[in-house]
Amino acid sequence: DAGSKSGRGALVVLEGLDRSGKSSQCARLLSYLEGQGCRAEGWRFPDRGTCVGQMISAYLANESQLDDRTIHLLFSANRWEKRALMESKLLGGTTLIVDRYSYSGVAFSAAKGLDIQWCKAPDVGLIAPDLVIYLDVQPEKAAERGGYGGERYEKIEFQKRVADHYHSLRDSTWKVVDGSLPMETVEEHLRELATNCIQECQEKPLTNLTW
Ligand code: NYM
Ligand code: MG
Repeated sequence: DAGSKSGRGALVVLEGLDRSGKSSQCARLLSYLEGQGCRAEGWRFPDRGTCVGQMISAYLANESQLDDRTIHLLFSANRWEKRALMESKLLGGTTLIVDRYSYSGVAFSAAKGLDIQWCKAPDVGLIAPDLVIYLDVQPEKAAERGGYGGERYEKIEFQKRVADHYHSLRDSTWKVVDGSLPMETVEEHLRELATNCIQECQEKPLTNLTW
């Protein structure tokens, strides 16, 4: 069962455009797993609770201006500062459901025109996810969902470029779920994907992100 005591936890990442439904689905998945007796935590990046995270948050709110490469490296640093804790949680048997990770880092920065290889480089050596679930929603549809929150990047033309870059990042750990399906249907897909992943990776060693 998903709540087995032995073995490590799984690193499950949800990715997608702004307003793709990631945060709601992360919360639903987490409470499902907890209800199954699985040890799991919900994480998100950026983690706005750290000093670096506060700089990122101010930038996203347009309260500060930062050079494109500088903010890119801050997003990466925000993941690095959580790496040790992430590793100990996973090795201790806790599954992490993470709302955004390195793929957001690359897709959003590359959408500004930064070189993709340059964008990937600082995240090499972070823990590699066991599963990346991409919630696929057309940028136009996402924009219809109550509009954006007024943060930087929340513009339809920009989100279209982000979607193209996400597309080019897909690899064998990715599962694409149609995020325009009814919420309950999406939730059902996520439960199955996560449960299988948690079972399969219990005895597998953690690996590092190499792209
Ligand atoms: N974002 C997120 C990046 O540009 N780079 C990153 O590395 C990460 C993790 O931050 N528009 C962007 C994507 C979002 C914004 O994320 C804030 P959220 O999930 O809305 O808090
Ligand atoms: Mg947002």
